[in-house]
Amino acid sequence: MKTMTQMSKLISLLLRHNPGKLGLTMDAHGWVGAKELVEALNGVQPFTMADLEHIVRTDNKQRYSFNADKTKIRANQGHSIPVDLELEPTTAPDELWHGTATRFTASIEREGLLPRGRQYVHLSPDEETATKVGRRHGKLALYVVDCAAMVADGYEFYISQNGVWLTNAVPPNYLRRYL
Ligand code: HQG
Repeated sequence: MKTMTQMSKLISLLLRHNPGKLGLTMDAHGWVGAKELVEALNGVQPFTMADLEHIVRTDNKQRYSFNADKTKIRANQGHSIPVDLELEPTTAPDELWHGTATRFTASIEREGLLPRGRQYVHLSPDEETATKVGRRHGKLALYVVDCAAMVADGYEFYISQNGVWLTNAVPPNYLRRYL
């Protein structure tokens, strides 16, 4: 029997990377039918709409959103498949943070931050959040991103429904190693 956390990880996989794994279809905006998702998960183990609502409500990073009438659900960020989340370019703070692992720093300082497997580069609003993100990958390295200079040079930033800053790429000249 999977725990609720394991079910949430499965939901992340389905809504960010591979809806087809359980035969689901996703629209161009990243939405999957909520009933269809519940039915697919119920095929793994007993799972109800109330379970899905509980996961969405209590998720520690607010990773998922329902549409207004709760007929559809999507991930707020983190996709590897291209989806149009209908995010408007948003005024970024002068600086944002990026947490990563020391084994990536040589490459990052050469190429800048690239989205790698995902649709966007993910940036954090503060040092604490970036620290958590970076530690997932190994020995922590932190960068401060000079968003003010990037905005002046025409780069665009977006903020996801759950407060993660997104941009297409960050060239190395806008990065300052902090740790
Ligand atoms: C690194 C989590 C070498 C980058 C978090 C990162 C976030 C490079 C890794 C969300 C590079 C990609 C995303 C380059 C970037 N050379 N390495 N040129 N450019 N990298 O997991 O930002 O818990 O795809 O530094 O909270 O760590 O999943 O991105 O280390 O919001 O919901 O390539 O995932 O949310 O790793 O995390 P990821 P991320 P969840």
